[in-house]
Amino acid sequence: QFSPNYKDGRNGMVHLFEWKWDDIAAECENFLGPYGFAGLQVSPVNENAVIGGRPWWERYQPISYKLTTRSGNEQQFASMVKRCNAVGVRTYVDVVFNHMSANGNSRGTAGSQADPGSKSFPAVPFSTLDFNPTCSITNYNDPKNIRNCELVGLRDLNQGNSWVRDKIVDFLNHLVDLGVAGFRVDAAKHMWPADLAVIYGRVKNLNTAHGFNAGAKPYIFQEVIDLGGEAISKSEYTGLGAVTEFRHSDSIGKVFRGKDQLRYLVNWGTAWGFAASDRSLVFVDNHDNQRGHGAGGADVLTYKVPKQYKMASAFMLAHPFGTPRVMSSFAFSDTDQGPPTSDGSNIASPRFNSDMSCNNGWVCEHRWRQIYNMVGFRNAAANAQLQNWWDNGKNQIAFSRGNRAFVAFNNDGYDLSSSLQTGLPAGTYCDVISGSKSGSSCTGKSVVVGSDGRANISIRQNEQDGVLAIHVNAKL
Ligand code: QV4
Ligand code: CA
Repeated sequence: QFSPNYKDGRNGMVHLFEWKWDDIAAECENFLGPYGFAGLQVSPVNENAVIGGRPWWERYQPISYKLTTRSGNEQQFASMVKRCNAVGVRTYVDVVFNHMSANGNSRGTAGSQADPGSKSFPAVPFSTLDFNPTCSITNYNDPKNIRNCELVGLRDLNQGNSWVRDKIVDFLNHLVDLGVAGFRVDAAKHMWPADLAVIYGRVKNLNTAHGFNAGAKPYIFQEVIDLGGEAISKSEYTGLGAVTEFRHSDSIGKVFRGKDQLRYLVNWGTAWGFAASDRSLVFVDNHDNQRGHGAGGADVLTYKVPKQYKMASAFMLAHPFGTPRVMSSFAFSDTDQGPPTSDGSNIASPRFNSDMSCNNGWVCEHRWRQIYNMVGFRNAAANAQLQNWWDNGKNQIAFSRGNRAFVAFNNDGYDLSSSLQTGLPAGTYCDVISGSKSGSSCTGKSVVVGSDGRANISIRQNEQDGVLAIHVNAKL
């Protein structure tokens, strides 16, 4: 449960927030597969409450474990997973089993009816016996309150109950049968680690018919927001799987917003209070904190501040620490606003511009050249160590990944222009930030590395991007 089960030679996952299954299947074949992405996180797959105005967060209010949502039905989901696996892209499902829907939210996306007021969810079925007694989460210094009471009124399941465990395990095993590679466990902080250990322990090994190794376990990354100062810490969960490392999101935001100097990134990793590398699912922003939900909001970078966002994303993807996840958003102004629709209720498909970027309401950060080319950088760097660290004592830094890849950043208010050790073999390389390698030329800047590994690196303060990145797969 600690390995993402990526195919060899691939790295980097993307959260295709609120995308439809048919659109994701096509995206795997047309884009994610060809550009080297290793995996994707989907929005919750199981039946959720239909809520007026169709906010994005209705998907976090389960009605049953039937696989019908606004993203599609079970057959469409199964076909998507299969098509994505066929092109080397693994699927991770956002599973919500801390709770069911809140009072008043009774009709499901698969047509099921529930009565959350009396804790009755017949389509599972769950009844009042399967839930914790009603109380509200009010005290983050009290583990019992956090785990046995309701998060914003969401009916709180008792994972200590054997029927509840059975239903959750059946749900997870059904997804494993369909070929998924792992799970994001929603609201893990609100469940007892001992209960989770039992549930995870009963989940099947991955389905070898989908190309997984015999004995491979699902990758589990648990949503535990631990920015310090609360009773529950992520270390209670890192023995069970990875955790979503919110300190990474918070710290990288502060650094690239200029609240911390780039030179301090020299010891990026556990020295910053992060969980161990193989237990850290890392990200610049997630679907909550990009819109002020959850915790750690103020300094989070999003698509709305593109220059800093691309720099932070490039750093995350260039650095060997953690398992990085790229956020792929829809454009929003209101924090409750759901995905773009064709008619107020059916989710609209993304459309694509000639430069591969999205329109029709979708932001698709994963289709920004500066981001997908850094996934290519991460694949080229493979397991090479971080070497050749350089900084100017302030906000200009550079490092290599062994002799495979090299990256430089300029977040100072003046130009970077220096002869730096790249670690790379002599030759001419295309900068994959300002452009790409196209046949025998570069569409952006090129960098000439001498026989001593050094190159003149220039990033002007007024350039569109404050990053330059080269690697062995972008050599002329
Ligand atoms: C309202 C009132 C409550 C009242 C309740 C019932 O505010 O006081 O008790 O009605 O009458 C939505 C609304 C919220 C509403 C609730 C119930 O925003 O106002 O309560 O529904 O109808 C997402 C959203 C929430 C949303 C929830 C359910 O962020 O706003 O609540 O979905 O639809 C903590 C946790 C962490 C959590 C984070 C947001 O430790 O686990 O808060 N993050 C995850 C997901 C997140 C999701 C949930 C958990 C819940 O990433 O997206 O919340 O599944 O930090
Ligand atoms: Ca709980």
